[in-house]
Amino acid sequence: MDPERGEALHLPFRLERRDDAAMRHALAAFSAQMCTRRSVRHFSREAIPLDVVEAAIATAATAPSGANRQPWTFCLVTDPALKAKIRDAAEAEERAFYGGGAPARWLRDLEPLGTNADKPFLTDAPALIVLFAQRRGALGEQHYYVQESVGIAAGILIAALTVAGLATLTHTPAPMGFLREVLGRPEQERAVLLMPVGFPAADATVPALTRKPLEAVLLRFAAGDTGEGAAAKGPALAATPRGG
Ligand code: IYR
Repeated sequence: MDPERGEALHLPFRLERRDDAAMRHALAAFSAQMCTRRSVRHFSREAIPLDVVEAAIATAATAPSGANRQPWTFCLVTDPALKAKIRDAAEAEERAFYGGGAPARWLRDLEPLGTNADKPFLTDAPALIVLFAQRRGALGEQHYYVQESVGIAAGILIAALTVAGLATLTHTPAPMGFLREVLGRPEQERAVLLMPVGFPAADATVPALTRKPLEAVLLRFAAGDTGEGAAAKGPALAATPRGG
């Protein structure tokens, strides 16, 4: 036993070695699918294969987490009565938010998205995934980097659903405390995301948004680089994204 590696059993780890072309090919296919991803707010009521959703959740649960505590709970809700209850409670919170609870600037910033307090997607979508973060374990175990861990798991879940051909939305009715109550989750769990999952409605639309170009989000720090790297430009300047 290598004392530097603690007491845990360690196993050999090998990655299949791909040549550069195989790497590019695999990533290009994934990237092309991810580029098609949009936050969808208009869902078809058509059924979806739930085994696919469960496989996406299993994929999300491969995420790295602080001290491998895996501090997440995924609630998969397909019961129409429960979806209706969640929609009612979410819309009550959202009416307060849009009706003056939110700062004016926030509401102005949301205008391009065209969102409002009506959330029909919560009953139209055949499934809802409610993602909870566990502040502590069921027996009070310490959890670490909970927000980060759960955020990474959510990202993998979105990617998995996208690759499978399903649409979703990272909905965050504020506040989300009602979800713990409705789903009977324990006090140490906090709802992080409410995600409808399904096919987009035939007449679904999405706001005309653009993604920042790579050059606005990537700063290169190659050896000997005196060009675009932030060290050359000064951190504040270089970190300022332009365009959009
Ligand atoms: N939770 C509200 C408001 C909302 C907030 C942000 I930040 C968004 O990016 C989108 C919506 C809602 O879901 O309508």
